[in-house]
Amino acid sequence: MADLLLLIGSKNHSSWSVRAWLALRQTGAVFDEEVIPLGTLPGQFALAQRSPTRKVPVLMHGDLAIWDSLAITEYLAEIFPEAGLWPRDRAARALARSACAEMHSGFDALRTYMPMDVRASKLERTGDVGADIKRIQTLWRQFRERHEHEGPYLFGAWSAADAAFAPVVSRFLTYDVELDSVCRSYADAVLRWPAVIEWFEAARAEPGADSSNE
Ligand SMILES: N[C@@H](CCC(=O)N[C@@H](CS)C(=O)NCC(=O)O)C(=O)O
Repeated sequence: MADLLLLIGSKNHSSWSVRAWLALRQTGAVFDEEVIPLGTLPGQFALAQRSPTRKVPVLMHGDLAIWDSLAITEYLAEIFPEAGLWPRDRAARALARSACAEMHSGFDALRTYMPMDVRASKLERTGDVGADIKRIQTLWRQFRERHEHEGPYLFGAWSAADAAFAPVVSRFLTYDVELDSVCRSYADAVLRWPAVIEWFEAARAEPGADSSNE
């Protein structure tokens, strides 16, 4: 059994879980994962026993339980400094943290009306999500234009900001959101990232994955 255990929700739906999972994958550390079946009685019971907030993700490191995807990311960045979860450059690091914090506390409409559903495609958008979609594309363009010669991700090399926006890339695919060329090529880079491919494949293979458009 590994020293690190990540409690997560369904890979198809749990957008907060995927952020922490991608950050943990990026460290290269060996870890165990356990899927809690959210929305079921056993899942509620497990959450009550094991999560201080009754939410996932929770990272267990020995006796220490760290909850909330952002806190987990910061903890991993501290214990695995060589993993480069945050950009090396201080200004870029501040912007990456700002973008993650904005993702964490904002984009309510996107979260409400465009829930992550990896397996589904061509879902109809409901609700007023236009401003959120526009703001996200503005952010992506701002970072990509500044770092376009350093690599395909928001800050050139992969960072925790890309983990924060990976579920958004998934939503844009599911809800068929039109993207400009800069954002399209960023989204494609995220979709080619091996850890994202691994998560998506697992989401498609989860129990209940027999309907193509649920
Ligand atoms: N801000 C938290 C949000 C965590 C959260 O809302 N998780 C959802 C799943 S994505 C959850 O556990 N919901 C409990 C439930 O559905 O019973 C974080 O970043 O970790």
